[in-house]
Amino acid sequence: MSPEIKNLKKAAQRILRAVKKKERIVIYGDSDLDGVTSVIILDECIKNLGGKISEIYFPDREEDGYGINEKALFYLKKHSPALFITLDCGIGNLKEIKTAKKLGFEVLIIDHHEVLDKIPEADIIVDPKQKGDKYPFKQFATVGLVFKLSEILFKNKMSEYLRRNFLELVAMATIADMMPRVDENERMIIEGLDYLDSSWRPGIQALFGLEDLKSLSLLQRVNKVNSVLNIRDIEDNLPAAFRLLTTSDKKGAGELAKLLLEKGFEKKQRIKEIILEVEEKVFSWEEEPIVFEGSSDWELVFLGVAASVLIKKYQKPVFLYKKSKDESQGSIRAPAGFNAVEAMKTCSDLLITYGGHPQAAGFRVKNENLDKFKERLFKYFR
Ligand SMILES: [Mn+2]
Repeated sequence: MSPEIKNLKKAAQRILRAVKKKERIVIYGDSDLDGVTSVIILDECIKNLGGKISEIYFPDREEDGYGINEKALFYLKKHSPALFITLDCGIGNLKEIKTAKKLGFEVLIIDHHEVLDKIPEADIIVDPKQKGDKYPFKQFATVGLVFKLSEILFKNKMSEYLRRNFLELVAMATIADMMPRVDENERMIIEGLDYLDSSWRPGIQALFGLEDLKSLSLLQRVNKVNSVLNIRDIEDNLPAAFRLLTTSDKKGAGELAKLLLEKGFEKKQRIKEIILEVEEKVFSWEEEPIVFEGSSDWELVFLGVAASVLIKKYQKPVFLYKKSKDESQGSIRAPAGFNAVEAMKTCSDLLITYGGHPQAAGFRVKNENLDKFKERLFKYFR
């Protein structure tokens, strides 16, 4: 028998039991496209199996930062005891998962980020990068893992209709998360892209029907749509991508797609400004091994994109952070060959949380530790 993704079956069995016994279920998902589509697939699975979700929660990255936060946990406490499922929220929230358990939640983590020195004390963890996972392919986006979970949930008797609905989302989010197009990812992407043109989702119809996209190739259109779906626009605590990809209202979908496209132009402008400010701040592009800059005026949600542009230009790791009153939160992008997560492991005593992928990661740090953190990173990358 070929090896399986560690704990995936266990996770499926636990969810099926919760559905059967009508237990309360809370889904806590990251608000990027990988997180959002993971939530949509799991939600639609559970509904189709006859279960019900008590609440879907997405942290607002600008306000709450990345991952699980305690404020959200206390807000969600009203559902406890419940099965608490986190999707694409990382695997670094040791303290917060402890709090969740104390509040009476049973915690199931499904994630694909790099595993740090310690893993949280969750009841079940699915992450192909964890110790003891013998599944040969490790490069899934979270949405790919959730799709594989859905196949087990339906005991391989998923309707063709659902399968198509899920795979179109898997294809879009695997591309958005920049997971390598190889092996199982490539197979899911090829099949999923094929379904996009005949999608029943009004949101997908509206996005791919936008006038601005008409002259583009399929892959260019997907990339454009993905960037539109990444725009921060929250209503009733739900990110635009979730609202747009789940709505059955055709007219509303068209309007929201247009609004997001416009917001995208403004975002582009703002990112350009931030990049210029970074370039002014850097003391010496030649001598400094990395870029490490921050400001209280920058929007955290734009820093990842700004950093991506800067690494292309300068070919060195870029750490950008938004400074708040006591803490700062940052986004990192690193060129191939560098590893941002390994670098931060050597500074973990200075950080509140950190995590991500070698080429794209994030951190939270007390302002009083910013200088030390920077110093140690300079040493590490020299
Ligand atoms: Mn992801």
